[in-house]
Amino acid sequence: SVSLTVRAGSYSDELVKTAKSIASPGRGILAMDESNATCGKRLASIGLENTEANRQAYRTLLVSVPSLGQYISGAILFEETLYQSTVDGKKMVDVLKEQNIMPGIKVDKGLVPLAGSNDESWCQGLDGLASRCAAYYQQGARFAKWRTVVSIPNGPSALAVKEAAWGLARYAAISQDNGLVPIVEPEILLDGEHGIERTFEVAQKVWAEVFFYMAENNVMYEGILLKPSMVTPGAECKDKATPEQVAEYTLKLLHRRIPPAVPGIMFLSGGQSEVEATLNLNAMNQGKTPWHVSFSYARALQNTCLKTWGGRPENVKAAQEALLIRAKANSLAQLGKYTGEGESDEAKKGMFVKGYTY
Ligand code: 5MM
Repeated sequence: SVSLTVRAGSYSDELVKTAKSIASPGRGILAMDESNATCGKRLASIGLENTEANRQAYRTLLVSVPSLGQYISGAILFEETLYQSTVDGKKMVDVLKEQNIMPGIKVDKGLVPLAGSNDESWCQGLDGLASRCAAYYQQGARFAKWRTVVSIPNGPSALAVKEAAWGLARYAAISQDNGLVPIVEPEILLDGEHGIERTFEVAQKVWAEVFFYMAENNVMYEGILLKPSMVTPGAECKDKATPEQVAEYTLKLLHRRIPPAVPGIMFLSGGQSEVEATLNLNAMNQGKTPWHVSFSYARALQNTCLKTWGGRPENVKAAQEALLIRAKANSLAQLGKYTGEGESDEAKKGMFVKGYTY
């Protein structure tokens, strides 16, 4: 029989199983891996200080939403949360596992200026990555996430695209060697006045290189997940795109660039409003695709929830209900059955911030 895998790592079968279970019908990923600096910005927006106790209170609220596992198959954590307990002393990881939600871990070390480029960035984190991945596996993580960015107004330069692709490929190979399914996330930022065609062109270039280097690094495609940006016009473009147009361009990109061996495409929201991100996902799921097409949203799942909580214990239940509403809406969108009816004004607010850095 033909071997499923292109590399004989001891984790091969497990990686395939993990990726499949995350990419299961009607479910997607809750990205809650804000680094301390980003989490601080979120907490500041509701008037809270960026303390470990406040981060713990917020993450406790998120992981303990009743029935969350019905719609969420994986939760990406920041390192602090992977080792943290809830406010009532249970390991966050165990609370997730009880709901059949797989714990994941952000392993990149963030963005820094890329010397020699047009004011672009590169993503750090390869040094010591193998031993960190091994420790995270021991701690219960089963998948990893590495987010790098590509800017259209700043180029993107050939150097920046190559660096982003190479970094993602090395990270993916190292994660697989250590039993973690890598989520491959080259975010193409929304900034710019360009139209949807330009985003499409850049995305084709980026994904071609990502897969070229992943092949060179013997990454096993059956054991990865992708986290792309949807193909949309730049945030400052005067022409807006409908969900049907976003779906048409994005699916065209995926069909051209993503092998069917990849089990799941888990989109990021990138500053879209909660409703917009759900409508776009729904439009992409109106027909059959070779991959599971789903979500891995942070802002587009958490925004109303965070605002509803406002740091007040008496609002925890309502905030949890708000998260469940978004998770359910996106679950329906994964199945192509979301109607967009009855959404709140808060959920329709865009979250794009020009020149946004986490
Ligand atoms: C949750 O934010 C993630 C990590 O950000 P920082 O380390 O930079 O603080 C981020 O990678 C996120 O998972 C993705 O961008 C998707 O989030 P959105 O809000 O775009 O759906």
